[in-house]
Amino acid sequence: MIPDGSWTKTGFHHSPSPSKVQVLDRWRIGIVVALWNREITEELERGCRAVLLERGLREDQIETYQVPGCFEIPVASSWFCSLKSPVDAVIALGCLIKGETPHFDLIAEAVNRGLMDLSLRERRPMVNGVLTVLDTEQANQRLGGAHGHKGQEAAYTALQMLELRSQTLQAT
Ligand code: RBF
Repeated sequence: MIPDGSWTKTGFHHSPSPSKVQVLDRWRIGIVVALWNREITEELERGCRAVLLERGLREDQIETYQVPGCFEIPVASSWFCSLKSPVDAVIALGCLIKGETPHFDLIAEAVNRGLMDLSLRERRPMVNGVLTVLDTEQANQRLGGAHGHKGQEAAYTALQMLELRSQTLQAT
């Protein structure tokens, strides 16, 4: 059983009340995973999918696009939104390592901005699960170490946002 969250030195890593999330069988979630620093991003994806499935989504409700690096995440995310039946939320997973990426800040900023712009334009959640770390050790601490598991947390965030969206749609 994947825990809803846990206390660590740096706080509670979680999604608030994820067990209350009511998963709907019509929801579709797109995952965009960058292959740069693949060992890390594969684990992000594994943890993310595990939570989605554990919370009740079926395999056919989840689709994954692989992209070369984080810089390609926003455009692939936009393709998920222009499918005949668009996804309800996108989860972006990647790993930017500052020590190996001279233009680290530029890529991180571009991905952030790209996802936010897309989210507001498409009016659906684009969850930012891109690790921005100094080295691989820091990345590993975010894969189930001292800083929680960012792939799992990204999944919880998407589910919570979809639940909130369902509630707001009912209220209008
Ligand atoms: N992509 C990542 O997802 N993470 C990285 O740490 C990363 N470092 C890079 C370092 C250099 C010097 C270059 C040229 C690219 C890097 N990329 C990285 C790939 C980038 O996101 C993108 O895929 C390529 O620049 C092609 O548009």
